[in-house]
Amino acid sequence: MELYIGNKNYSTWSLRAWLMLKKHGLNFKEIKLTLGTDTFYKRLENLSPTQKVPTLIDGTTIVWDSLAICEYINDSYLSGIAWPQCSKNKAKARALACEMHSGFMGIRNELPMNIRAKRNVILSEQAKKDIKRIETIWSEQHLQFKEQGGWLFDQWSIADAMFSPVVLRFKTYGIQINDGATAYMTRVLDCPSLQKWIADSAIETDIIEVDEAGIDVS
Ligand SMILES: N[C@@H](CCC(=O)N[C@@H](CS)C(=O)NCC(=O)O)C(=O)O
Repeated sequence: MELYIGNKNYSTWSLRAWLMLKKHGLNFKEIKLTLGTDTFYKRLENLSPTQKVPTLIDGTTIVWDSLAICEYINDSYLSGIAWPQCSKNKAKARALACEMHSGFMGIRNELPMNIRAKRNVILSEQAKKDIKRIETIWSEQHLQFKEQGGWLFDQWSIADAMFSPVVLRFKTYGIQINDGATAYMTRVLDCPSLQKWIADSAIETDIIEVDEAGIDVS
């Protein structure tokens, strides 16, 4: 399998798909392209109909969306273990993953992932509302499942993959959240696969200006 990804410092959608493969110890070749460059679009031209990352190539199968990649890996390689097994929890995990995949535009617009940085930003009402909602999700799920590993459900799931980049965003911008949500953040940050991604991002040197938000506090 080949997974095309963007810069590790900035590419949130890439991180979600990469984490899904890495966390489950699957064998894949990662191909990193610098976002927004001619090479980026040229390399993806004949591979991905959207010319975006992540794009997964598995033999003749091409999957060009983060959530679809997670679903494909779960079905093809993991016998479905990457969603909770109980149907009620599975429905909720899917709803949360979709909520992330299609929403939280305040956070996505105002707090771009920039793992290397430490920044202050002035938040809009929409971003504050998004943060409140995420705090509720993380703290409620953490309270319910903290004895079973501290993930959003009884084991690491695609829902955790979807929210991991938000943890990194909150860290960069010093977003204050309640104790339960902070405990979930700590759980995510302790994950060795995520640590590997963070270490890789630290040695990247490309600057994507559009993702450099806020005032430096480091
Ligand atoms: N819905 C897609 C979004 C993918 C996406 O927007 N990827 C960004 C990088 S994080 C990208 O490839 N941007 C390049 C561009 O839009 O030109 C997914 O979930 O994978």
